[in-house]
Amino acid sequence: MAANCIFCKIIKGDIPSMKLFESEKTLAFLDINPLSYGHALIIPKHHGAKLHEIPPEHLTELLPVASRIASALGCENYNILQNNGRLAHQEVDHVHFHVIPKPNETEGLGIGWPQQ
Ligand code: DGP
Repeated sequence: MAANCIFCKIIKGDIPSMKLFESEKTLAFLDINPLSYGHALIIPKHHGAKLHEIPPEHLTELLPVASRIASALGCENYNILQNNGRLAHQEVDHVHFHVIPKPNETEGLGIGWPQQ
């Protein structure tokens, strides 16, 4: 845990979040500034700013959870995004994967969120 890290505070429960999944090593929650309905973040509970700084055993659940969330959204079009460093547009220095749905007017979001 890092004292000044927003995502570590979310893990501890000091900052509220809309949780989608939680296990011993992994947390998923809705992005506070979504690019589309259902935009989710998946993070390792182990703190590290960049992907290569995280021990591999703390990375194993991240893509399976991203896959499960994408499936639960019921959306056929989505991006998985993971930024490292300011030049790569990373704002929060705690590793995270984005799941960003790209719904169109004929696709449903299986979780019942409104259409865009
Ligand atoms: P990135 O640019 O890849 O570092 O994206 C960081 C994302 O984190 C951005 O989409 C907004 C989100 N975010 C920042 N602060 C909070 C917060 O306090 N709660 C939640 N749920 N998301 C946050």
